[in-house]
Amino acid sequence: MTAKPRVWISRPTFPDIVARLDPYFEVVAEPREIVFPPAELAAKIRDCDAVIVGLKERVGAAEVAGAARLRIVANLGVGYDNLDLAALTAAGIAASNTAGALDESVADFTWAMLLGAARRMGEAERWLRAGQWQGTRFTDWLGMDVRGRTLGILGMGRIGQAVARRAVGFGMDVIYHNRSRLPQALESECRARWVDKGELLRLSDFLVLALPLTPESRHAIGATELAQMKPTAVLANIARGGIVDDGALADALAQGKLAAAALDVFEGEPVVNPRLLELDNVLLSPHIASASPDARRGMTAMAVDNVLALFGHGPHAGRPPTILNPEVLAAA
Ligand code: 8YV
Repeated sequence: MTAKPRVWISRPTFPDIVARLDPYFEVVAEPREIVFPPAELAAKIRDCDAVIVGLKERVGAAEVAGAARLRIVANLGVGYDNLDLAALTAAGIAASNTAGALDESVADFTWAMLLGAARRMGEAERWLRAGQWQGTRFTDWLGMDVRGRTLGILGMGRIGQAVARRAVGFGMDVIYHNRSRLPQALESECRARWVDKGELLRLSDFLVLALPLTPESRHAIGATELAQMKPTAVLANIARGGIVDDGALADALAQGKLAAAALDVFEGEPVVNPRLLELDNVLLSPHIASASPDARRGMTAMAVDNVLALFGHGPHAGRPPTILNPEVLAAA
């Protein structure tokens, strides 16, 4: 009897979902969250036919060089800046992400952050917990209303669109900037208008970043862009650290050039720029926008489905649903 192909899963996920691999694969799942140094990661991957990895695993040419049997790297995330897609493609290895599994959860969380920052919820809670509430004046704790304001979205993929759809209920005007315009039907559905990046920066009262991190989008929001924004504006980053220059953002917030920020992601996370930690007008969360059972279970199922499908099993047998480099499958 030939040995089953081996799948390595780099972190604890949901055993009941992963169990779907068991009939076909030998599954090795890490029982703890570990940040593997590159050489250790390469050693983990070496004898695998498939791997399911997350953001903290940076997988490129060096990591897969010794992995002669590896056919797929399934990423537990929609963003895949941790993968060197060109290197994987050159090595004939498929890569997949979890597009579609987390959009609604992330959009909900984005609104929680936007409203939380606008209404100063973090600051108010800290003040209350510190026992400072002896009464408030009628005119204290004024935040910002969203109704009638302009929501800008930079990056209008699935998550940006899900954020835009919710804005209708909040009575906002929605503008967006994306490399390519949405088809008109989708623009109407999202009630969103395409503008150039300069206009987006100048007109937005609330600006949501929902674009992937690429070499081109690194520091897409830096000192120059922040200077173009309204001093009353709120910036929310639920996309990736590195899209915002966190140092420049701390300057703008400290100098009153921007009213507030809501940040779920950071350059160099889990380390957060200490200057951001000191500012009251920043609402912070530890990269948890997709942390709901629906999203995280859905992401796990999608990674599992991609692996199953590539090996001819499961509901998508032969047609892995979210392959990032389909040319590899075409060549196989
Ligand atoms: C992470 C994310 O994958 O999907 C993405 O791109 O950033 C998140 O969903 C998640 O936090 C697990 O690390």
